[in-house]
Amino acid sequence: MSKLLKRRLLLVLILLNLFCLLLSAETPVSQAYIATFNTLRLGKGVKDYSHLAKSVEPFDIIGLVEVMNKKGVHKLLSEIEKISDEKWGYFISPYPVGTDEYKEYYAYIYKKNRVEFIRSDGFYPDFEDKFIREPFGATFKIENFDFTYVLLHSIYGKKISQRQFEANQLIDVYTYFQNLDEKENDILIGGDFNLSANDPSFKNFLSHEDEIIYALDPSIKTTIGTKGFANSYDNIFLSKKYTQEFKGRSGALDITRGDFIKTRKEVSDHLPIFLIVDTEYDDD
Ligand SMILES: [Ca+2]
Ligand SMILES: [Ca+2]
Ligand SMILES: [Ca+2]
Repeated sequence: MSKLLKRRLLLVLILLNLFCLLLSAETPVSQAYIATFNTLRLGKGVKDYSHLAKSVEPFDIIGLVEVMNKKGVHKLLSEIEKISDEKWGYFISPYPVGTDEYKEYYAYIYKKNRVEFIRSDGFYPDFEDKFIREPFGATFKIENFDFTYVLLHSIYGKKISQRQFEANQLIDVYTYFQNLDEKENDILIGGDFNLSANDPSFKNFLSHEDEIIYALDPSIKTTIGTKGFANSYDNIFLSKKYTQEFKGRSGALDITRGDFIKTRKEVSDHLPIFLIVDTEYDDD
């Protein structure tokens, strides 16, 4: 082969590669990033809202726990809109839950042109007072994928058995939200469980006939200690039977920039965690 021919062939190959790249950039697979984040007393104390905003901006929807007041959510949103190309929407639980001394709201923030707020599903009716902070649910739609997103910030308590007691009730929480709507079967339960998903107390929940799984591998640590990542407390549970839109992709976003102490103090002692779903079709 002559040198000239080789060069021409190479040029054709490069152009072909460029064309393929352009094609893949123009036809992305429809997918969404669904996250949850314990924001460490959002609205109270000193916070670096700019760092906080950058920590959640990459996701399409974020379920927030440990929200102390509505002002904190509004402050976070105005900071996000400074750095984001998108308009953001939000929904805050109608009232905070907890004890007489300490209460928290649940909140959702989301990219308005990606995520449609369908309805509030309210708090889990915790008649026997099994949860210190009753789980809360709301239904959203991203392209064709609609789902009920339940949030929970479990008790920390004095004893691990208190957390395990709440984890043991998750099966009833799932059943309650699953039975609310016979057409909607994508029930995601996310938040801070104060336990690793491989704790034995999740066993009955994980053996539900709807094939409940956790999205994030418990070997991934999601809390920030003073010297490094500490515990795997945050996760999102879902039904493998109904939510096949989830293909196993999930993660935790490292927001520490290597400075654990500063991040704990000014942002949160947790990482945002997320899963990715295909949004082109809904299988239920
Ligand atoms: Ca659905
Ligand atoms: Ca259902
Ligand atoms: Ca589904």
